[in-house]
Amino acid sequence: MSRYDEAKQIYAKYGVDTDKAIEKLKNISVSLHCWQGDDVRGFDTDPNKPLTGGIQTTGNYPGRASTPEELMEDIDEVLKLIPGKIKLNLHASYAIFDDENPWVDRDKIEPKHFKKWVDFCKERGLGCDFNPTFFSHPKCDPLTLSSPNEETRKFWIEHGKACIRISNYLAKELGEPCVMNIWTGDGFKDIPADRIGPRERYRNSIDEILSEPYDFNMVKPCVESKVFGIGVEAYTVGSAEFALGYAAVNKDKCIPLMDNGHYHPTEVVSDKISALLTFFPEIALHITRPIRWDSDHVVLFDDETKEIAKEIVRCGGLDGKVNIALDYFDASINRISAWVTGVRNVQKALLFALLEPSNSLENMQNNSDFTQLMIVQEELKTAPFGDIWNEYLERENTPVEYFAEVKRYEQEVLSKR
Ligand code: RNT
Ligand code: ZN
Repeated sequence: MSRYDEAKQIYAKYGVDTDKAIEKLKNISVSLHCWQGDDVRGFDTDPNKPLTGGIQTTGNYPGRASTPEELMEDIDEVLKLIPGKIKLNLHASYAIFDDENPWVDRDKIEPKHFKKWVDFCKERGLGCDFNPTFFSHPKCDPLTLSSPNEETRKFWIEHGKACIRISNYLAKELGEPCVMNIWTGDGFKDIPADRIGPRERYRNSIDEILSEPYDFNMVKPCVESKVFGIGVEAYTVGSAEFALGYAAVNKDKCIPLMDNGHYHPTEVVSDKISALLTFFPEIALHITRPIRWDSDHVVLFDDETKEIAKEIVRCGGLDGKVNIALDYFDASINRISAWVTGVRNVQKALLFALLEPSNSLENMQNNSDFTQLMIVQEELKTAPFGDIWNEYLERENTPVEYFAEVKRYEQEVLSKR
Protein backbone atom coordinates (compact mmCIF):
# COMPACT_ATOMS: atom_id res chain seq x y z
CA MET A 1 0.00 0.00 0.00
CA SER A 2 1.29 3.49 -0.80
CA ARG A 3 2.09 5.95 1.96
CA TYR A 4 -0.86 8.03 0.78
CA ASP A 5 -3.29 5.11 1.01
CA GLU A 6 -2.12 4.30 4.51
CA ALA A 7 -2.43 7.91 5.57
CA LYS A 8 -5.87 8.10 3.99
CA GLN A 9 -7.00 5.18 6.18
CA ILE A 10 -5.70 6.84 9.31
CA TYR A 11 -7.61 10.04 8.57
CA ALA A 12 -10.70 8.00 7.68
CA LYS A 13 -10.75 6.73 11.27
CA TYR A 14 -11.41 10.31 12.34
CA GLY A 15 -14.12 10.61 9.70
CA VAL A 16 -11.98 12.72 7.37
CA ASP A 17 -11.94 12.20 3.58
CA THR A 18 -8.45 13.15 2.38
CA ASP A 19 -9.41 13.11 -1.32
CA LYS A 20 -12.13 15.64 -0.66
CA ALA A 21 -9.72 17.84 1.29
CA ILE A 22 -7.24 17.79 -1.59
CA GLU A 23 -9.95 18.64 -4.13
CA LYS A 24 -11.16 21.53 -2.01
CA LEU A 25 -7.64 22.91 -1.58
CA LYS A 26 -7.02 23.01 -5.32
CA ASN A 27 -9.64 25.71 -5.77
CA ILE A 28 -8.80 28.05 -2.92
CA SER A 29 -7.25 31.15 -4.35
CA VAL A 30 -4.29 32.76 -2.64
CA SER A 31 -3.17 36.20 -3.73
CA LEU A 32 0.55 36.34 -4.52
CA HIS A 33 2.15 39.69 -3.65
CA CYS A 34 4.37 40.95 -6.46
CA TRP A 35 6.41 43.06 -4.00
CA GLN A 36 8.43 40.14 -2.57
CA GLY A 37 10.42 40.16 -5.82
CA ASP A 38 11.90 43.65 -5.59
CA ASP A 39 11.78 44.60 -1.90
CA VAL A 40 8.65 46.78 -2.38
CA ARG A 41 10.45 49.27 -4.63
CA GLY A 42 8.14 49.40 -7.66
CA PHE A 43 8.89 51.02 -11.01
CA ASP A 44 7.43 54.50 -10.72
CA THR A 45 9.95 56.29 -8.48
CA ASP A 46 13.69 56.18 -7.81
CA PRO A 47 14.37 52.52 -6.94
CA ASN A 48 17.07 53.53 -4.47
CA LYS A 49 14.85 55.76 -2.36
CA PRO A 50 14.12 54.59 1.17
CA LEU A 51 10.80 52.92 1.87
CA THR A 52 8.49 55.18 3.86
CA GLY A 53 5.24 54.68 5.73
CA GLY A 54 6.85 52.64 8.49
CA ILE A 55 7.62 49.51 6.49
CA GLN A 56 11.10 48.09 6.03
CA THR A 57 12.82 45.39 4.04
CA THR A 58 16.07 44.17 5.49
CA GLY A 59 18.82 42.30 3.67
CA ASN A 60 20.62 42.70 0.41
CA TYR A 61 20.49 39.26 -1.20
CA PRO A 62 21.60 39.48 -4.84
CA GLY A 63 19.19 39.09 -7.73
CA ARG A 64 16.43 41.59 -6.93
CA ALA A 65 14.14 42.22 -9.92
CA SER A 66 14.53 45.77 -11.15
CA THR A 67 12.43 45.83 -14.33
CA PRO A 68 8.92 44.60 -15.16
CA GLU A 69 10.46 41.90 -17.37
CA GLU A 70 12.63 40.58 -14.54
CA LEU A 71 9.75 40.61 -12.09
CA MET A 72 7.54 38.72 -14.54
CA GLU A 73 10.30 36.21 -15.22
CA ASP A 74 10.66 35.63 -11.48
CA ILE A 75 6.92 35.24 -10.95
CA ASP A 76 6.92 32.63 -13.71
CA GLU A 77 9.62 30.72 -11.88
CA VAL A 78 7.54 30.88 -8.69
CA LEU A 79 4.43 29.64 -10.52
CA LYS A 80 6.37 26.54 -11.59
CA LEU A 81 7.09 25.68 -7.99
CA ILE A 82 3.75 26.26 -6.31
CA PRO A 83 0.55 24.24 -6.41
CA GLY A 84 -3.02 25.51 -6.25
CA LYS A 85 -4.94 28.50 -7.52
CA ILE A 86 -3.10 31.81 -7.53
CA LYS A 87 -4.13 35.41 -8.07
CA LEU A 88 -1.53 38.09 -8.67
CA ASN A 89 -1.47 41.04 -6.27
CA LEU A 90 -0.10 44.29 -7.71
CA HIS A 91 0.66 47.67 -6.19
CA ALA A 92 0.06 50.86 -8.17
CA SER A 93 3.81 51.53 -8.01
CA TYR A 94 4.25 48.64 -10.46
CA ALA A 95 2.70 50.63 -13.32
CA ILE A 96 4.62 49.99 -16.53
CA PHE A 97 5.84 53.04 -18.43
CA ASP A 98 7.45 52.96 -21.87
CA ASP A 99 7.92 55.12 -24.95
CA GLU A 100 4.29 54.78 -25.87
CA ASN A 101 3.05 55.44 -22.35
CA PRO A 102 5.61 57.67 -20.64
CA TRP A 103 5.81 58.24 -16.89
CA VAL A 104 2.94 59.98 -15.12
CA ASP A 105 2.55 60.63 -11.42
CA ARG A 106 0.34 58.46 -9.22
CA ASP A 107 -2.70 60.74 -9.47
CA LYS A 108 -2.70 60.25 -13.24
CA ILE A 109 -2.16 56.53 -13.71
CA GLU A 110 -4.58 54.72 -15.99
CA PRO A 111 -5.57 51.18 -16.91
CA LYS A 112 -3.23 51.31 -19.91
CA HIS A 113 -0.26 51.36 -17.54
CA PHE A 114 -1.32 47.89 -16.42
CA LYS A 115 -2.07 46.41 -19.83
CA LYS A 116 1.14 44.36 -19.80
CA TRP A 117 0.19 42.93 -16.43
CA VAL A 118 -3.26 42.05 -17.80
CA ASP A 119 -1.64 40.24 -20.72
CA PHE A 120 0.66 38.45 -18.28
CA CYS A 121 -2.31 37.33 -16.15
CA LYS A 122 -4.43 36.32 -19.14
CA GLU A 123 -1.70 34.10 -20.56
CA ARG A 124 -1.41 32.32 -17.24
CA GLY A 125 -5.10 32.25 -16.30
CA LEU A 126 -4.62 34.42 -13.21
CA GLY A 127 -6.96 36.92 -11.59
CA CYS A 128 -5.47 40.10 -10.19
CA ASP A 129 -5.82 42.12 -6.98
CA PHE A 130 -4.67 45.70 -6.60
CA ASN A 131 -3.37 48.28 -4.12
CA PRO A 132 -3.03 52.04 -4.30
CA THR A 133 0.50 52.96 -3.17
CA PHE A 134 0.31 55.65 -0.47
CA PHE A 135 3.97 55.45 0.58
CA SER A 136 7.57 55.89 -0.65
CA HIS A 137 6.72 58.98 -2.68
CA PRO A 138 7.74 62.67 -2.46
CA LYS A 139 4.10 63.68 -1.89
CA CYS A 140 3.97 61.94 1.52
CA ASP A 141 4.26 64.94 3.82
CA PRO A 142 4.51 62.48 5.79
CA LEU A 143 0.71 62.12 5.76
CA THR A 144 -1.28 61.25 2.64
CA LEU A 145 -5.05 60.79 2.85
CA SER A 146 -5.07 62.39 6.30
CA SER A 147 -2.83 65.34 5.45
CA PRO A 148 -3.88 68.82 6.62
CA ASN A 149 -2.47 70.14 3.35
CA GLU A 150 -5.41 70.11 0.95
CA GLU A 151 -3.23 69.86 -2.12
CA THR A 152 -1.47 66.79 -0.77
CA ARG A 153 -4.70 65.18 0.34
CA LYS A 154 -6.31 65.84 -3.03
CA PHE A 155 -3.35 64.28 -4.85
CA TRP A 156 -3.76 61.08 -2.87
CA ILE A 157 -7.55 61.03 -3.27
CA GLU A 158 -7.02 61.26 -7.03
CA HIS A 159 -4.57 58.38 -6.74
CA GLY A 160 -7.17 56.31 -4.89
CA LYS A 161 -9.82 57.06 -7.51
CA ALA A 162 -7.45 56.18 -10.33
CA CYS A 163 -6.85 52.87 -8.56
CA ILE A 164 -10.59 52.12 -8.41
CA ARG A 165 -10.71 52.62 -12.20
CA ILE A 166 -7.69 50.35 -12.64
CA SER A 167 -9.23 47.70 -10.35
CA ASN A 168 -12.38 47.86 -12.44
CA TYR A 169 -10.32 47.27 -15.56
CA LEU A 170 -8.44 44.34 -13.99
CA ALA A 171 -11.68 42.70 -12.83
CA LYS A 172 -13.39 43.15 -16.20
CA GLU A 173 -10.46 42.00 -18.29
CA LEU A 174 -9.70 38.97 -16.16
CA GLY A 175 -13.28 38.04 -15.27
CA GLU A 176 -12.48 37.70 -11.57
CA PRO A 177 -13.19 40.12 -8.71
CA CYS A 178 -10.36 42.50 -7.83
CA VAL A 179 -9.70 43.11 -4.14
CA MET A 180 -8.37 46.66 -3.80
CA ASN A 181 -6.72 47.34 -0.49
CA ILE A 182 -6.38 50.79 1.02
CA TRP A 183 -3.50 51.04 3.46
CA THR A 184 -1.60 54.15 4.38
CA GLY A 185 1.35 54.48 6.73
CA ASP A 186 -0.08 57.80 7.95
CA GLY A 187 0.93 58.55 11.50
CA PHE A 188 3.51 60.23 13.71
CA LYS A 189 6.80 59.30 15.32
CA ASP A 190 5.96 61.23 18.45
CA ILE A 191 2.99 62.29 20.53
CA PRO A 192 0.55 64.23 18.35
CA ALA A 193 -1.35 67.33 19.44
CA ASP A 194 -4.40 66.42 17.38
CA ARG A 195 -5.50 62.84 16.93
CA ILE A 196 -9.01 63.32 15.65
CA GLY A 197 -8.23 65.78 12.84
CA PRO A 198 -6.19 63.32 10.75
CA ARG A 199 -8.76 60.58 11.39
CA GLU A 200 -11.66 62.73 10.23
CA ARG A 201 -9.71 63.71 7.12
CA TYR A 202 -8.78 60.08 6.47
CA ARG A 203 -12.46 59.09 6.70
CA ASN A 204 -13.47 61.89 4.33
CA SER A 205 -10.74 60.93 1.88
CA ILE A 206 -11.81 57.28 1.77
CA ASP A 207 -15.39 58.47 1.27
CA GLU A 208 -14.23 60.47 -1.73
CA ILE A 209 -12.22 57.58 -3.18
CA LEU A 210 -15.18 55.23 -2.83
CA SER A 211 -17.46 57.74 -4.56
CA GLU A 212 -15.77 56.66 -7.79
CA PRO A 213 -18.26 54.22 -9.37
CA TYR A 214 -17.62 50.45 -9.16
CA ASP A 215 -19.57 47.22 -8.94
CA PHE A 216 -19.01 45.91 -5.41
CA ASN A 217 -19.25 42.31 -6.65
CA MET A 218 -16.26 42.86 -8.92
CA VAL A 219 -14.19 45.52 -7.16
CA LYS A 220 -13.78 44.97 -3.45
CA PRO A 221 -12.18 47.90 -1.68
CA CYS A 222 -10.68 46.99 1.71
CA VAL A 223 -9.47 49.11 4.60
CA GLU A 224 -6.38 47.73 6.36
CA SER A 225 -5.57 48.83 9.91
CA LYS A 226 -2.22 48.97 11.67
CA VAL A 227 -0.92 49.47 15.18
CA PHE A 228 2.43 51.18 14.48
CA GLY A 229 5.33 51.33 12.05
CA ILE A 230 9.05 52.10 12.12
CA GLY A 231 9.34 55.85 12.61
CA VAL A 232 5.57 55.99 13.16
CA GLU A 233 5.58 54.69 16.71
CA ALA A 234 3.31 57.06 18.61
CA TYR A 235 0.19 57.33 16.51
CA THR A 236 -1.31 55.56 13.50
CA VAL A 237 -4.26 57.27 11.84
CA GLY A 238 -5.75 54.05 10.43
CA SER A 239 -5.82 52.16 13.72
CA ALA A 240 -7.84 48.98 14.30
CA GLU A 241 -10.85 50.85 15.66
CA PHE A 242 -10.70 53.36 12.83
CA ALA A 243 -10.60 50.73 10.07
CA LEU A 244 -13.26 48.52 11.64
CA GLY A 245 -15.47 51.50 12.35
CA TYR A 246 -15.13 52.66 8.76
CA ALA A 247 -15.85 49.23 7.33
CA ALA A 248 -18.81 48.72 9.68
CA VAL A 249 -20.63 51.89 8.66
CA ASN A 250 -19.75 51.38 4.98
CA LYS A 251 -20.54 47.69 4.69
CA ASP A 252 -22.15 48.19 1.32
CA LYS A 253 -18.94 49.65 -0.13
CA CYS A 254 -15.90 48.04 1.45
CA ILE A 255 -14.60 45.22 3.62
CA PRO A 256 -12.20 45.14 6.57
CA LEU A 257 -8.70 43.73 6.06
CA MET A 258 -6.61 42.28 8.86
CA ASP A 259 -2.85 41.82 8.54
CA ASN A 260 -1.56 39.57 11.29
CA GLY A 261 1.55 41.73 11.69
CA HIS A 262 -0.55 44.71 12.68
CA TYR A 263 -1.57 43.95 16.25
CA HIS A 264 -0.03 43.84 19.68
CA PRO A 265 2.12 40.68 19.86
CA THR A 266 -0.25 38.96 22.30
CA GLU A 267 -3.25 39.51 20.05
CA VAL A 268 -3.99 36.91 17.38
CA VAL A 269 -5.84 37.31 14.10
CA SER A 270 -6.99 33.68 14.35
CA ASP A 271 -9.30 34.81 17.14
CA LYS A 272 -10.50 37.90 15.28
CA ILE A 273 -11.73 36.13 12.12
CA SER A 274 -14.89 34.72 13.69
CA ALA A 275 -15.53 37.98 15.53
CA LEU A 276 -15.53 39.91 12.27
CA LEU A 277 -17.51 37.26 10.39
CA THR A 278 -20.25 37.61 13.00
CA PHE A 279 -20.90 41.05 11.55
CA PHE A 280 -19.33 41.24 8.09
CA PRO A 281 -20.37 38.96 5.21
CA GLU A 282 -16.84 39.16 3.82
CA ILE A 283 -13.38 39.98 5.13
CA ALA A 284 -9.83 40.04 3.76
CA LEU A 285 -6.54 38.89 5.25
CA HIS A 286 -2.87 39.66 4.76
CA ILE A 287 -0.98 36.62 5.97
CA THR A 288 2.52 37.42 7.16
CA ARG A 289 4.89 36.50 10.02
CA PRO A 290 5.73 39.22 12.49
CA ILE A 291 8.72 38.69 14.77
CA ARG A 292 8.54 41.17 17.66
CA TRP A 293 7.24 43.81 15.25
CA ASP A 294 5.61 43.90 11.81
CA SER A 295 8.79 42.44 10.35
CA ASP A 296 7.10 40.62 7.45
CA HIS A 297 9.18 37.45 7.63
CA VAL A 298 8.37 34.58 5.25
CA VAL A 299 5.23 32.72 6.34
CA LEU A 300 6.04 29.37 7.98
CA PHE A 301 3.93 26.34 8.82
CA ASP A 302 3.72 27.57 12.39
CA ASP A 303 1.04 27.49 15.05
CA GLU A 304 -0.61 30.83 14.30
CA THR A 305 -0.67 30.24 10.53
CA LYS A 306 -2.33 26.87 11.21
CA GLU A 307 -4.81 28.45 13.60
CA ILE A 308 -5.69 31.18 11.08
CA ALA A 309 -6.27 28.50 8.43
CA LYS A 310 -8.45 26.46 10.80
CA GLU A 311 -10.62 29.47 11.49
CA ILE A 312 -10.94 30.24 7.77
CA VAL A 313 -12.13 26.67 7.17
CA ARG A 314 -14.37 26.40 10.23
CA CYS A 315 -16.09 29.72 9.52
CA GLY A 316 -16.91 28.72 5.96
CA GLY A 317 -14.33 31.19 4.71
CA LEU A 318 -13.44 29.07 1.72
CA ASP A 319 -16.79 29.78 0.13
CA GLY A 320 -16.01 33.38 -0.69
CA LYS A 321 -16.17 34.93 2.78
CA VAL A 322 -12.44 35.30 3.29
CA ASN A 323 -10.06 36.79 0.72
CA ILE A 324 -6.60 35.39 1.38
CA ALA A 325 -3.48 37.35 0.40
CA LEU A 326 0.18 37.14 1.32
CA ASP A 327 2.12 40.14 2.57
CA TYR A 328 5.79 39.74 3.46
CA PHE A 329 9.12 40.80 2.04
CA ASP A 330 12.41 39.23 2.98
CA ALA A 331 15.48 40.60 1.19
CA SER A 332 17.96 38.47 3.11
CA ILE A 333 17.39 35.17 1.30
CA ASN A 334 16.70 34.05 -2.26
CA ARG A 335 13.48 35.88 -3.13
CA ILE A 336 12.05 33.06 -5.29
CA SER A 337 12.46 30.73 -2.36
CA ALA A 338 10.88 33.28 -0.01
CA TRP A 339 7.82 33.48 -2.25
CA VAL A 340 7.51 29.72 -2.79
CA THR A 341 8.00 28.79 0.85
CA GLY A 342 5.38 31.27 2.02
CA VAL A 343 2.73 30.25 -0.53
CA ARG A 344 3.30 26.59 0.16
CA ASN A 345 3.00 27.15 3.88
CA VAL A 346 -0.33 28.94 3.58
CA GLN A 347 -1.59 26.06 1.47
CA LYS A 348 -0.14 23.52 3.90
CA ALA A 349 -1.95 25.24 6.74
CA LEU A 350 -5.20 25.19 4.75
CA LEU A 351 -4.79 21.50 3.98
CA PHE A 352 -4.01 20.78 7.64
CA ALA A 353 -7.21 22.61 8.55
CA LEU A 354 -9.24 20.75 5.92
CA LEU A 355 -8.04 17.49 7.48
CA GLU A 356 -9.69 18.29 10.80
CA PRO A 357 -12.87 16.44 11.72
CA SER A 358 -14.47 19.82 12.43
CA ASN A 359 -17.95 18.51 13.16
CA SER A 360 -16.92 15.94 15.71
CA LEU A 361 -14.56 18.38 17.42
CA GLU A 362 -17.37 20.91 17.56
CA ASN A 363 -19.66 18.32 19.12
CA MET A 364 -17.07 17.56 21.79
CA GLN A 365 -16.92 21.27 22.64
CA ASN A 366 -20.72 21.59 22.70
CA ASN A 367 -21.01 18.54 24.95
CA SER A 368 -18.35 20.01 27.25
CA ASP A 369 -16.18 16.98 26.55
CA PHE A 370 -12.98 18.97 26.86
CA THR A 371 -10.90 15.94 27.83
CA GLN A 372 -11.56 14.15 24.56
CA LEU A 373 -11.29 17.40 22.64
CA MET A 374 -7.76 17.94 23.94
CA ILE A 375 -6.72 14.35 23.26
CA VAL A 376 -7.99 14.31 19.66
CA GLN A 377 -6.57 17.73 18.87
CA GLU A 378 -3.18 16.56 20.11
CA GLU A 379 -3.41 13.27 18.19
CA LEU A 380 -4.09 15.13 14.97
CA LYS A 381 -0.84 17.02 15.29
CA THR A 382 1.13 13.85 14.61
CA ALA A 383 -1.21 12.27 12.06
CA PRO A 384 0.61 11.53 8.75
CA PHE A 385 -0.06 14.95 7.27
CA GLY A 386 3.13 14.99 5.19
CA ASP A 387 1.91 12.08 3.06
CA ILE A 388 -1.31 13.90 2.19
CA TRP A 389 0.64 17.08 1.39
CA ASN A 390 3.01 15.19 -0.90
CA GLU A 391 0.07 13.55 -2.65
CA TYR A 392 -1.46 17.00 -3.23
CA LEU A 393 1.80 18.24 -4.76
CA GLU A 394 1.97 15.21 -7.00
CA ARG A 395 -1.61 15.67 -8.19
CA GLU A 396 -0.78 19.30 -8.93
CA ASN A 397 2.39 18.29 -10.83
CA THR A 398 4.48 20.32 -8.44
CA PRO A 399 7.82 18.99 -7.16
CA VAL A 400 8.11 18.18 -3.45
CA GLU A 401 11.67 19.50 -3.35
CA TYR A 402 12.53 22.86 -4.81
CA PHE A 403 15.90 23.89 -3.41
CA ALA A 404 17.87 22.53 -6.40
CA GLU A 405 15.62 24.36 -8.87
CA VAL A 406 15.85 27.60 -6.87
CA LYS A 407 19.65 27.28 -6.97
CA ARG A 408 19.69 26.56 -10.69
CA TYR A 409 17.60 29.67 -11.37
CA GLU A 410 19.82 31.69 -9.07
CA GLN A 411 22.94 30.61 -10.95
CA GLU A 412 21.51 30.94 -14.42
CA VAL A 413 19.36 34.04 -14.03
CA LEU A 414 19.53 35.94 -10.74
CA SER A 415 23.30 36.01 -10.35
CA LYS A 416 23.67 37.59 -13.79
CA ARG A 417 21.61 40.67 -12.89
C1 RNT B 1 2.17 47.55 5.65
C2 RNT B 1 0.92 46.86 5.17
C3 RNT B 1 0.70 46.87 3.69
C4 RNT B 1 1.97 46.68 2.89
C5 RNT B 1 1.75 46.38 1.42
C6 RNT B 1 3.00 46.56 0.64
O1 RNT B 1 2.41 47.38 6.97
O2 RNT B 1 0.91 45.57 5.66
O3 RNT B 1 -0.27 45.94 3.37
O4 RNT B 1 2.77 45.68 3.42
O5 RNT B 1 0.71 47.13 0.94
ZN1 ZN C 1 -0.52 44.20 4.91
